[in-house]
Amino acid sequence: RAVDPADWTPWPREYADTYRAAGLWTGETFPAFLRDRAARFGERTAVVDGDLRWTYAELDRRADALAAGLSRLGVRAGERVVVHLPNVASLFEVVFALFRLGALPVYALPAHRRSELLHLAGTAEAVALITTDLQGAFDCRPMAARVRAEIPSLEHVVVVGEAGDEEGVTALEALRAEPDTAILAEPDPGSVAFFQLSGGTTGLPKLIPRTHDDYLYSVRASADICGLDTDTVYLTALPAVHNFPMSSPGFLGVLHAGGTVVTAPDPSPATCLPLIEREHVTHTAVVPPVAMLWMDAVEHGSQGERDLSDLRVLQVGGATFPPEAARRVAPVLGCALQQVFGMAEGLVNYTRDGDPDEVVTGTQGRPISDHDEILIVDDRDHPVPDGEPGHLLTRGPYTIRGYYRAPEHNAVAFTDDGFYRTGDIVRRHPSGALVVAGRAKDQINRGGEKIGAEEIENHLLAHPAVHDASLVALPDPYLGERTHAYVIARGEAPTRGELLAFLRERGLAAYKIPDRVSFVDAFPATAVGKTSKRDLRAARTTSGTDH
Ligand code: J2J
Repeated sequence: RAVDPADWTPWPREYADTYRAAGLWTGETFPAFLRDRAARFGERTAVVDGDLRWTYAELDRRADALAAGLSRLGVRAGERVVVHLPNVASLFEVVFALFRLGALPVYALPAHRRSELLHLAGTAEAVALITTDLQGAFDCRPMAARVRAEIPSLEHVVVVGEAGDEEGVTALEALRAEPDTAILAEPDPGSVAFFQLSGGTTGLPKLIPRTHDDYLYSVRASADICGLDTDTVYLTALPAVHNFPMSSPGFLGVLHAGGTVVTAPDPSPATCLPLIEREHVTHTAVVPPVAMLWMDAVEHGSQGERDLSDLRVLQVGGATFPPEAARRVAPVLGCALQQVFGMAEGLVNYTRDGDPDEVVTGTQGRPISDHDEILIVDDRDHPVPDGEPGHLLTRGPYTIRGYYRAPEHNAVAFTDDGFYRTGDIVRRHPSGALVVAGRAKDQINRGGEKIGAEEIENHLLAHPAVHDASLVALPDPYLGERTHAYVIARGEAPTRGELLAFLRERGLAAYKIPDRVSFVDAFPATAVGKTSKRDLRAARTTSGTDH
């Protein structure tokens, strides 16, 4: 049941040796991480969730008690557990409890639904799914029970909140048990610690295996770059399980430095601006549309007069932040902007404190590490002239060498010498920083939420009245991009409403439901006979029946 070494790609020996010798990979592991920080920062506040406040010592105790409970339930070292939790304090105890046991979290986004959970649990052969009772009006329990019924390996569903009366669902609260040192794992720091989910391009999103060594290096280095310390108060405005708020420097960077993590249930200005004021938040991370909403709210005073004077840094990343918007951050919010260009596969770039304004507002920063190798190449993998746009390839101490159980995809997503093909088109700014100039992957970036076109096209193709489907990006002033589905009907076309209801019924995350649907007779074709998405985008407004 443990992670099979054949299912993932470790770094070649000589690279691992180099990263260790350079002091980047220190051998620190996740279970030891929390133990150590609890010893150093014991009575400091680690987590704030509404009125609830946990010290580092308390988080540590809770992780032990929950690890004991999960062990009693039957979860073992090496097994995978899908974590489907919103920003609640329990997320942190759950994650560290799993680490204590040596079990591997598989992070689902809170917005994910049956379709994504089935894929994650199935690919990881997870033994448990940990979710919440309700997400607003949506009851996660029947969905979780259904996933459990469909995935043979999935034995347990654990719920933060009320268990309800679905069979096989256990309340997290009922699990806590007497801590038991016999169950504590001491994982190999070079082994896989957890899985993140890729944005997806072809097929279904891939699982990203991250090790203790590589991830904790990126966390420590990020916390350093961002100047975190025990006075840092960090607001998790985005879903905390996303790589950005988890590690860039994210809640892990804050726990590394002895600061305080404040959870926000959602990123709206109505939720976050009062929290920033009340909890004296110093740092937070958002995607571009959220930054724009916050700036608009402050300019229009829609959340009243909020004292945001403790806020020192607003990190913006996940999607292109237009320079005009970037220039408004400091004057409107009274804090510094930091642009962050990262990916769950590894490489993270930051603009730095002290960078000239034009670098902070006009670039996406430079890599964390001197050991991050960056290539900017043409379609034949030859380096482009300096300053010209090209494909970004990268290799380094915290960038994966392969996705989990995806040999065919790995053959195209990585070069023979282990560079990851990010699918991003970048150019180098004279300062040395990278500027994201476009994208060469079949993915839509909807305000930071990534949508693999093929995944949605396949769902559309499952409809009996759909002959063919193609999903392309539709420019949007607020989200950057929205999704536009072009559909060729088989026989009588379904209505747009029917088609979208069909997708919802298939259990897709709401952000993946196409924003716009057009029925067309044919797709423009490229010379090789494949659908030309470029032409589809150009034809956007000139043909077809829009709905
Ligand atoms: C343009 N595109 C960006 C940016 C990511 C920190 C920050 C973000 C992510 C993330 C992350 C961008 N400008 N500033 O994991 O640790 C697009 C690129 C990239 C893809 C990765 C982190 N920042 N992007 O967004 O895995 O296309 O990670 O390849 O979700 O988002 O998406 P994801």
